[in-house]
Amino acid sequence: MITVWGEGRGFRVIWLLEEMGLPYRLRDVDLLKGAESDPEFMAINPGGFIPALQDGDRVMVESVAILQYLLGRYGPSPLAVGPADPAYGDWLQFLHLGEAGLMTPSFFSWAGGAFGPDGAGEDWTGKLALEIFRSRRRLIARQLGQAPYMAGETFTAADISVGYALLWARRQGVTALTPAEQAYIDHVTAREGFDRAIARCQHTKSWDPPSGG
Ligand SMILES: N[C@@H](CCC(=O)N[C@@H](CS)C(=O)NCC(=O)O)C(=O)O
Repeated sequence: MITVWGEGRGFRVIWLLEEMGLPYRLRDVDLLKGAESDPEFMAINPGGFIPALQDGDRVMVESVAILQYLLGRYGPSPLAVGPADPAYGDWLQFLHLGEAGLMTPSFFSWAGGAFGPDGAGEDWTGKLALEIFRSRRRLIARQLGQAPYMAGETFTAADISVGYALLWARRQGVTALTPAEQAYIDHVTAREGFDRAIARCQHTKSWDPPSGG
């Protein structure tokens, strides 16, 4: 049985598992209490961050690596694009850009204001993180100008990676998203797999409706 430890970016993993129809268990991890107060979790991930995946004896962290692992281990799946497909490069690029280019800088641009001392949200590092988030989104804008999805004409795991990052940024009010990004979020979240994932994820469920309405 697959166990997903923690929601947060673990929502990406749950979304993929629901899309693939794989059975799993979601084990809550309360980061607000402090991961150190959860020895069972610290034994799984001594780094104390979520999500983590447990699949038999295998334990993994990094949400996007987990998506790739599940697709490789339990595929074939239409959510993955193979090396022989012309869209392979776009697929891999956006799969990783969703975390490295979008989620990471947007989190750090927001975290200073949310958790830091007065003025931390406006410091040099926070502004740089926001600028990086802005610049990477130009690649999303270009892609959406030519195709409905990150890898072209069909929904894939790259849309789970990017879609989650944009949904999170919208939820936290990191910055104003463009109409094309808003429409993209609405499009990729209008899926039964997304609805099933939301129904399992109590923290993500408490966010604004995906439509932003
Ligand atoms: N790149 C990692 C980021 C993991 C991460 O930063 N997770 C957050 C919650 S979504 C967390 O656990 N933060 C607390 C910490 O890093 O100590 C991934 O995609 O899984």
